[in-house]
Amino acid sequence: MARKDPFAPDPKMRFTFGLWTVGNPGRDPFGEPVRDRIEPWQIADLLGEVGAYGVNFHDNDLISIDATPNQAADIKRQFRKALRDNGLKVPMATTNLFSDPVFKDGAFTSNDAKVRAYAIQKTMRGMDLGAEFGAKIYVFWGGREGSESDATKDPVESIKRTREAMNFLCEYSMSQKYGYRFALEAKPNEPRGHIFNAVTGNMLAFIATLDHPGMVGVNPEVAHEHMAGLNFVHQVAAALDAGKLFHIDLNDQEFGRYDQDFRFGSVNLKHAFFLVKLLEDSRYNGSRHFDAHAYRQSNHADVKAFARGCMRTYMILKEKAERWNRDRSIQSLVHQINRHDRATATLTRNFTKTNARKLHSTVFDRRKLARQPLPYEKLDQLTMDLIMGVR
Ligand code: GCO
Ligand code: MN
Ligand code: MN
Repeated sequence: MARKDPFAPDPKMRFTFGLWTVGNPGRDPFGEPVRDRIEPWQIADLLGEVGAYGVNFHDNDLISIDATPNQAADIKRQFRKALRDNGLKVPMATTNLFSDPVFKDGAFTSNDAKVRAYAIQKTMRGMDLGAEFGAKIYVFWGGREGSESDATKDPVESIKRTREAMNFLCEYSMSQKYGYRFALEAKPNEPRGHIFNAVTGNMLAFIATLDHPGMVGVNPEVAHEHMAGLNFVHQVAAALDAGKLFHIDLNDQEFGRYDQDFRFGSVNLKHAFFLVKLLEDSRYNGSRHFDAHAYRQSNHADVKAFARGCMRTYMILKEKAERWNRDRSIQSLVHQINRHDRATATLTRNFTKTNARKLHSTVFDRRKLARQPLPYEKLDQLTMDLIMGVR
């Protein structure tokens, strides 16, 4: 009997893909689609076949913006059947507020009050649709919420307009009893020259200014922070520390390039390793969503290889992270570099007048402290050996 594949997708990992990811036809700014468009129910079949846990959608990935009510009902019926046949969940839904020409200058931040109101209405309807399929996370990605020239839009006013929309929609979710948690996704640019709230850190600060901050968190994406040259693991750590990691978009990306949306782990293996380790060590239990697409050269068979690859790389890195945590040499170095001193730690844990007085008069041997060994080269090479598979 064949041995069970230890890296097969584990349903506990909640691996999800968007209809727009495996359904991506390979269009780019310079070229036409290279793959035939496949229907939402066919995408559900594909995801069932590769072993995904769920599928997410934008309102218009499922139902085109011009569909009649009858067409919408047919599509929903077909899709619901495909979900059932393939045992797939819909954990997240979102709104397309970027494709239609009406959003050419933004949605919630448009300079036109009617466009702003239409964007909020479209989101309410998107939330209704997501709720019909059981989604509990609602993502907001403001691809067009930005500018090319600061002559055209007031950046402070734009943040206020976004806040107004978020406050309105939080109330809508509560009044409908949808139980949504909102996840805000930052991106520094593309398709706009500059996008407001450019990185996850901005989003975290913005959330604190909302009327219902408790129901709003973030959806950080690897590619987006790498476009900005940031350490994604640190952005995710900030979100975790704030209790705000509601969702995550996994993919990969060369630093500083356009949004490449490559297969998870295919570019920066070391960053991917520490990301998986962080998510697993912190017992993150939301969806692990792959917001990526196959190379433009791929046909539909190769798209399956792409989807399987995203999940397989995650599973392999998860196993490596567990191994790192129980590797004796690595752990003894980790122990060595973290010099604990209970008395000193107690002194600085809380401010009291006594602690302050004691600390003020403590004598530190600065030279001796500076000489303490930090064998980081050794530790990092052991890590590299482990990642490269010789340890
Ligand atoms: C992008 C974004 C989108 C969003 C999606 C869900 O760069 O195009 O990452 O794929 O994640 O719109 O909100
Ligand atoms: Mn993206
Ligand atoms: Mn994304």
